[in-house]
Amino acid sequence: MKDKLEQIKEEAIAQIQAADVPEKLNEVRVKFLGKKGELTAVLKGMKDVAPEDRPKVGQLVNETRAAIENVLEESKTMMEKVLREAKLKAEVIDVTLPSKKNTVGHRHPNTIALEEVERIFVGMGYEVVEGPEVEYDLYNFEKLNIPADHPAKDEQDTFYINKDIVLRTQTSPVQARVMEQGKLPIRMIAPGRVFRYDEVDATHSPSFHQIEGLVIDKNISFADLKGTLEVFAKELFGPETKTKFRPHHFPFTEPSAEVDVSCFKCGGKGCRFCKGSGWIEILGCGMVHPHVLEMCGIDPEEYSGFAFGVGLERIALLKYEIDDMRLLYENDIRFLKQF
Ligand code: 2U9
Repeated sequence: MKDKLEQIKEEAIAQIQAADVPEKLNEVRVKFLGKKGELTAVLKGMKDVAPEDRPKVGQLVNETRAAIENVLEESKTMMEKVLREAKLKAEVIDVTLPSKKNTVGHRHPNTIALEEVERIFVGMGYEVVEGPEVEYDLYNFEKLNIPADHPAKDEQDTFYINKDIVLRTQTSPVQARVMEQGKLPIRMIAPGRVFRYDEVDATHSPSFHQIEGLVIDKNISFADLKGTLEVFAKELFGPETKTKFRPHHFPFTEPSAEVDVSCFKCGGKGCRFCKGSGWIEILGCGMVHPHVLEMCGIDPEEYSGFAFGVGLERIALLKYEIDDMRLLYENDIRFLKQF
């Protein structure tokens, strides 16, 4: 038995020394020490050994296993060292090569303007809500009190998917959907992309962005609307900014107004920027029409509210003094990296 074990050990060590890659070492381990290995076979044959010899034979088997494991471990360590050194030699890093330039991107002027507007309204307790760009006619027009014969509904002005579905022309349907959910009060802004059948020029694009706002609660008045938009204008264009509310008409609000801010370039004296008037138009607003409240499931006897809408591109163009809207869509890095 002793000779047999000695023979196994010598054979294992010979095969370990002949191995040139770690996989071969593993094969040797399985062949000699594995479940079906030669050493395990010896252990299984213990039943044929006289009981009084078994402890001695067991000890011999263990010593043989330990010896083989030792040599295996040493060879493995040595082999890994050699492989590591070869790899290090092969992967020499040339520290004199110029490094890859890591260019950091820029936020788009639209994004900067949007985040600024969101910051102001979130600071006043508003929620930011988004909705689908492909909308039902019902939400885009009907629930907003825009009748079938309104010019906005013309195929010349709106992109129709079919007779019931459009590319939204405003973000108001997001508010109509929130109103329908019936959780009151509401204090929200709805920013997003809108679509209109327009030719591209310096001030028009078939796809642009709006931010609309909506507040619905008990006892909301035009005074709340004025106060809110005054705060907004001062935050956005500076604390000296004055606001002017001019009567206007929108189907979804009554009364309605357009809002001008005093020119932040000349302070209202009149300059090239404000075309000599001292005022710049920035948004539209009004008290939500009682019929709109009703169609969206809110009782106009109990609740009232105000809404406003502002073009995001208009804000970006004004704030960064860009004179052509097309620059915002061309993705020219030389333009974008200025902001
Ligand atoms: C609901 C009820 C009323 C949203 C409003 C405006 C006035 C407005 C324009 C600004 C420039 C669109 O981007 S623009 O061309 N918007 O003047 N928008 S009030 O009124 C709403 C919205 C939702 C349920």
